[in-house]
Amino acid sequence: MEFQYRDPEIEKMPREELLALQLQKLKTEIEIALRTPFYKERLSKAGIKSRDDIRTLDDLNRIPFTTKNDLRDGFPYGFLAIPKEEVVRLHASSGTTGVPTTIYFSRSDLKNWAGFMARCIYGAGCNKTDVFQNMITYGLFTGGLGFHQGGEEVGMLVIPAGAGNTGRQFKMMQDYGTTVLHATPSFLLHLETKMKEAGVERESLSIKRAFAGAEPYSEDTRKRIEALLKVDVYNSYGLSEMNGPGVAFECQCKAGLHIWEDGYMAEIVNPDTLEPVKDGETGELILTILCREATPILRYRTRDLTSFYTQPCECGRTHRRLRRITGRSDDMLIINGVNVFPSQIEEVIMGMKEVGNNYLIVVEKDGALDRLTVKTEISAEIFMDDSRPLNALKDKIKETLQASISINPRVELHESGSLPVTEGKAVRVKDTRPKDV
Ligand code: DLL
Repeated sequence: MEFQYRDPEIEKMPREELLALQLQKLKTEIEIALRTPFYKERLSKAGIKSRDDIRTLDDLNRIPFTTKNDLRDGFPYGFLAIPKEEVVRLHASSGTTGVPTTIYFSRSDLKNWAGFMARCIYGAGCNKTDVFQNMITYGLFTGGLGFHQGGEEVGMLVIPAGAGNTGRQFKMMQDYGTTVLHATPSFLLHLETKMKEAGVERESLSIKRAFAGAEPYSEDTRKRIEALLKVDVYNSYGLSEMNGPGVAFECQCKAGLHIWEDGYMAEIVNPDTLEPVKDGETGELILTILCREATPILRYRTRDLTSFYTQPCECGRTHRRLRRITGRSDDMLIINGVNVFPSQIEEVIMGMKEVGNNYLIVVEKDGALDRLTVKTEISAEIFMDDSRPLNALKDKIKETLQASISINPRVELHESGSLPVTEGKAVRVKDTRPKDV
């Protein structure tokens, strides 16, 4: 395979040089962080008063972790390191508590972010001849503008389509000859479900590639999208606190996500003890941004669960690869005492070809016990009025799930396209159990 690199000297930099570059950038980021009220106090308590207090990369361990709550407590300007008049944009994510996590960008921060995004997009095989339909939410969410700027930086023709409205999306694909898509994996599946309904022939479209991210999905889901839409799907990972998309991305080998280590320092720790896990083991990803002057964030607890590949990638990039994120340390469900991650359920059902493109996990109280119901759509090829294959499918899902998660779930089958679809990230779990106070 011919690989293409946007910044070959950095992407293939020998590891020793890359680590030396990280150390220089970390020192600078510490200097920046010391200008914020929050880190001035935090870092001084840890004995770090200037960039010179960081001598080796191991000194990272002396820096306390930063959590989402810290960012909320610092709202609105506690993490700002430059004068407000130097800030040119903000992005924010609203959480359940209502206090948004707000990230500010200087002009050079935006340029750096676009550079990382362009590196991802170009590395997945795109170039200036592509027409890129960006079918994700614009606005405060980073997915829209992040990919938009990256696409422009590569020189693609970018269509700021935004999320939703499948009919209009198909029309744009046909009118402008779209070759590359970006959406959440759940929206890509929804698009396929709606394609037949809209009477759109795949042959009338020129799409070749799709970027899918912003929410967890399994390898089976990737394969399903690739088979149904006949596109190459690339996984893309990021979070608002670290700019947004562009943190880690799959190259053409599609075997793990390269994390751009000249922009981000990555550690993986045990989420309970916060001690580093052994190389290759799963744990919580901790990120430190090395490329931002407006909002420095050090050792951020992402809550995302992943592990490093220990072998180098065939593409020749030296930046380490993360495994597909399987979920978050805080999305684990405890059902009658048994721990279950939604991703385990997705893995089982999306591997079955009789299952359709959408599903919902419902957890409720049934007397003193918890009850798990898995609602899945059936594939458009199966008829709802023929009960024999339906009952057989139900039993098959039940048995396979039970073998995988040790819980006997109720299974409900629904017609293709009938379960609710959200415009942003998919809501896969509805847990109606009363919360312990
Ligand atoms: O979702 C940024 C983004 C936009 C990434 C577009 C990729 C594409 P937040 O809204 O702050 O930012 O949500 C970040 O989403 O901590 C993960 O839990 C989850 N997430 C993002 N990408 C993936 C992925 C954007 N590829 C949170 N696989 C993260 C699994 C993902 N989870």
